[in-house]
Parts: sequence; C-alpha cells; structure tokens
Amino acid sequence: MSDTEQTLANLLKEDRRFEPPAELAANANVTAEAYDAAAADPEAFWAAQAERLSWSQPWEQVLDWSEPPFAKWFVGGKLNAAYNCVDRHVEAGRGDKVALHWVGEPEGDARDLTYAELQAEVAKAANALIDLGVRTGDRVAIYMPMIPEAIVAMLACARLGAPHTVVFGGFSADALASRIVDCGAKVVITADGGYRRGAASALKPAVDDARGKAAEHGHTVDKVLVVRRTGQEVAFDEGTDVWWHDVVDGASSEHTPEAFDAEHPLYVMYTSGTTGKPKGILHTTGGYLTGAAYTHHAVFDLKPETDVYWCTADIGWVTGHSYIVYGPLANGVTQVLYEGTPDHPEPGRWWKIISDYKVSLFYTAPTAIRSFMKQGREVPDRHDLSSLRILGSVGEPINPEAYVWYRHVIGGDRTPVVDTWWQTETGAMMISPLPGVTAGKPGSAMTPLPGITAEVVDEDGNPVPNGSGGYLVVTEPWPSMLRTIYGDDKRFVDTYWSRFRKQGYYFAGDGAKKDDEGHIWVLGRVDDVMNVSGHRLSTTEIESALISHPKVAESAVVGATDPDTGQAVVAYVILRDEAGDGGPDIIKELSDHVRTQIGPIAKPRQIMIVPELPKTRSGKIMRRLLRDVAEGRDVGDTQTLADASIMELISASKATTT
Ligand code: 6R9
Repeated sequence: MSDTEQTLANLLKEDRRFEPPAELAANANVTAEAYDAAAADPEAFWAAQAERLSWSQPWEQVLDWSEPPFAKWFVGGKLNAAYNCVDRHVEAGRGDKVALHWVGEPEGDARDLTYAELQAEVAKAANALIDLGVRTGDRVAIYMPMIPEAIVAMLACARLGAPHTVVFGGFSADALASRIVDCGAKVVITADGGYRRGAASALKPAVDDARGKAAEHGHTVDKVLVVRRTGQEVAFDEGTDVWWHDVVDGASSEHTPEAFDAEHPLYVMYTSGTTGKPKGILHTTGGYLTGAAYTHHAVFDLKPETDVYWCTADIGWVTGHSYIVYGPLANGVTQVLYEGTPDHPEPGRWWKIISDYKVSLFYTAPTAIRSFMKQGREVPDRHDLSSLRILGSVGEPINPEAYVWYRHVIGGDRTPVVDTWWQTETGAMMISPLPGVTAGKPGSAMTPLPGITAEVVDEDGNPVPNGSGGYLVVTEPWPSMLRTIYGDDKRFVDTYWSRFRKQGYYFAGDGAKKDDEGHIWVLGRVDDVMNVSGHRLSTTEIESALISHPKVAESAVVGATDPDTGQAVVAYVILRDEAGDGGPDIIKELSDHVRTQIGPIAKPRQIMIVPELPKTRSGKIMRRLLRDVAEGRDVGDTQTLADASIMELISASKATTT
C-alpha cells in the first residue's frame, strides 16, 4: 500500500458523525430542498442567488456558455460591487451598523467602522484615486497590512471599475514587481509598514524596489499612495509618492458609483501554478459577487442582524477577498478584522478577540488549528467562547483529529464544523457541509453546495464508484468561476480545461476520494503545487529561485508532510563545481535568497546539498523518491532511475535545517 492509500484507508475508517444542532436545523437559511431545486433548474437557482445583489440593470440571460470554457454570467446586467458592499446597506437605514471591528496589533489599537463611515471612506478614496489618474479599466496593485484602509482601497477600486491586484504583504519586492508588470498596474497603494509580532515591519521599501524593477521591464508605475500606519521613516519620491492622509482625508465623501457590466473585471489574484510564473486569476463582477454572497449566507447560515463574523485570513489571499471583503460586506455583516499573528502578544489572542466581540461565526485554516492543539486546551479554556455558533475551515485538508479538537475545544461540542473546499480559481466555496443539513464527518468536505456539480473521475473522465479515488472535477460552469488567466487565454484553457477536454470538465488539480456514501474527501494536489500552511506554493517557482543563485547548478523542491504546516518545503540543491562546498554559510545564503526572491513563506524547512538528483531515463526528476527521503521513509522502487546508486548518495547527504 502506498503512503497515500494508507492515509486514505485510515481516513475512511473515520466513523464519527456530527448531526446539525436541532435549533440550527430548524432555522437554517438553506435546507435540504435546495439541492434538488438547484439540480432541477440550475440557471433559475443562480438567478435567485443573484437577486441577493442590487442590480442597476437586470440581466437578459443567466449564462452564456456558447464559447466554453469562456463563460458569461448574467449577460447584460449592470451593477457596482462597492455599492453592493456598502452604500445599499446605508440606504436601507443600516448606516450605524458596525461593518468592521478592527483590532490592530499594538494593544489597545482598535477602531470600529460603521457602514456609513465605510461609505464615506470608500467614496473619498475613490475621488482621490480619480485625482491620481485612475480610470475605469486601469489596474491598481495593493500591498498593505491588515488595516481598514486595505479594504477601503479594494472597494474604492471596485467602485471605479479599476481591477485591483492585492499582493500579500509577506511577498518580496521581486514577487510584487512581477505582478505589477504582468497586470500593468498604474498605481500602487501601500503603507509605510504594518505590525507583526510586536515590531513595525516595513512595506514601502519593497514597493520602491518593485517600482525600480518594473521600470527595468519597461513598465512605469505612475503613483504610489501611502498610508501612514507605523510612522517609520520612508523614502519619499515627490514625483510619484503621495500620502493617503494628504489626498484621501480631505477628498469629498460624495461619489456616485457607476454601474458596470456583470462581466467587467473586478480583480486579478495571482496564485502559484505548476510552472514558475504565477497565474493572474481574473474574476469579474456579477457572477463572482453572487457566488461569494450566496456561499457566505448558506455555509455560515448567516443571520446578519445578530451574527458577528470573523475570518482570520489575510486580504492578500483569495479567502480574504471572498470571505472578508466581498461576500460578508455584500451580506451586510458585522465582522472582526485583525492585524498581526494569532499568538502575539499572548497565545490566547484569538480567543480573547472572540470573547471580546462575541464572535459567532469563525473561519480559519487547519494549520492554525494544529498549532493551537500543540499549545494545549488550557489556552482557549481561559476564555468565554460560548458565542460561537459555526466554525469553518479552509485552505487544506483538515485531519480528523484537528476537526474534532476544533469542534470540541473551540466549539464546546455545540458547533458544526464546515470544511470548505474551494480555490482562487473557483472564487467561492464549492464543496462543503451545510451547517443546518449535513451530518458532518471529520475530515470530509462532504457534498458540492446546491448549484455546484463536482465529481471524482478516473483517468478517462468517468465517475469513480463510491469507495474509490480519482481526480476532482467540476462538471458544469458556476457564476464565480475564473474567467481567464490575465492576458493568457491559452494558458487558461491548457491549465484547467485540457485534461478532460472531451467531457468539458474543469480540472482543479486536486485528488479526492468518494467514500461508501459518496461523500467527498479532498486529498490535496496531484500536481507540483505544494500547500504550506494553506498557502499555495509552486515547486518550480522555488526551484527557479534557487537556480538563480550563482552557486547553484540544479535544484529539486518537494513538499514533505509536516505536522504543523501540512506540507513543508524541502529543497535539494546541486552546487556548481566552482562553488566548491559552497562555504560555511551556504544553507543560510540559499535560504535567504529564496526569501528575497519570493518571500518568507517560501523559505525551505530543509535544504540538502546533494551530489546528484534522481532522474528517470527520460530526464524527469523523481520527486516521489525525494519526498520519501524528506519524510524519512525508505526509498522504495528505484528501478526507473537512470542511476540507482544516486539514491544512496542522497540519503547519505546531511540534511540541514534552515
Ligand atoms: C481557498 C483556497 C486552493 C487549494 C486547493 C486544495 C487546497 C483548499 C481545502 C483544500 C482540502 C479543503 N484546499 N481548501 N484541500 N480541503 N477544505 O485555499 O484557495 O489558495 O487557491 O488554494 O487548497 O488543494 O486546490 P487557494
């Protein structure tokens, strides 16, 4: 039995079931009938979901799928995403309702923003962006800490129909530059810095650097709008840089939002693919907002009058886009937004926030849950978590023990856990329990949501029988699906639609298994994409970074199972002859190099300097063997290797932890 099969066999022995709480089931937003209704008439179902939004002009056609895989949803409809997320709640008399309970990292640095205040801020920022030359269709890059201005910036762009591309603040200047160049961002919105683990961490220098690098590629950034957050010293280029407080604070809070076509681009989010170059996933307005709002309403059983919601993601990831900004705000929720890390200044920070703000719906990642398990239950037990009603999980498979701990220790055994499978590309949750309907199985994402049709198929695209594994595919288009890879339609078709071209299925890149009852267990990527703490990293991207170091001849990167982060980056490196043994600091040098090229999250857990890499006769690196070494297993079958003795050399090489 292979390792994956063993894991699967263990998983499928899992027979614990958690029924929905009776009261929740009785008052659930979505009931079991929704599955049948959606299956009977998917377009009518999605049209009803789109009615959650305010449209300035109704659509003429729900779906135009005449040129697959290029979908158009709500054809002819017009709307403004920012109006839907902010203004309409104010117009409906809910202006005094808190939109954001913001909790900054320095203790006591907190602020509440009502919907009316948010509306004024967004309008001012939109007016300021117009003054800086931003027009409908222009791209704006956002590189910010988790402060309210980050959300204001996103919504101001949406209001103008200027697609934003938010780059995670932990990414390096190089990564930022390549994204700025790829989407041709005209303006960058940033801050001097943000707070992390008690210290001010700079952002502006990376923007300066990225602007220079973009210029080397022939791309000019016209303006950089800078929020003063930490007060740290920054270089200021009078021709380009503009302080937020100089141009936004004094701007008019009157701005009439224009309605854009349902298919008008809303944002580009870069994500790792199997090749070195990140893919700019393009989402458009009407379908995306419909998907985000509907799933947030359904999966969190959202009762906007009474619930307080908190998603711990960063806005630099798709989860922050769909489940901090667009879904929750379109639904008019009160939510917590926080800056910093879970365990600073104290390990119980998150639990204190939940108890302070009476959070009822909570959404986080398995990697965080595992790190809390390690600290022990004494930490959460010191806080009153009785306000919690539903717990969500996203980003990677949640192992049954973490699921049960989450439900038991954090949820007091009352709360359903919704394990939500989706991707940057899908825009919104796709496979998940419904908290008022589904009897949850720890470790399973369970069932496609009403309106979504997913399958597990074999090599030929045929559904596998219950009890078997295969490729996870989506069989019909859905409103929040990506529309293309920015500037590269061919790559879009090749990457997602060519594996099962005949059937016209979207292939997600994940493997999954159907259990005896047909419930879906997502197993993780079947391609060269790693998942480290819920963050997608490409093996090729890190290999390319390593190879760009002058001492490196060749490298191979694998994702090895890690008890804390799910997977961890393990790099094998062959040095150039002239580099000798690389010198005493070679490991640190290489590790720092990856850090500056991509960012701290890509830093390998281990770097091994090896004399050779195992390759097949056709020259393909045998990553399976390298994963075996990285995970401390005996190297199995090496028959297909061009030179079997290589594995002995590699296993003997000293592993060095970075
Ligand atoms: C939302 C998000 C997508 C990849 C996806 C899969 C993994 C996400 C999961 C899950 C198992 C879940 N993934 N949620 N695997 N169970 N509930 O994470 O988007 O960053 O694009 O990552 O994450 O491998 O393909 P993204």
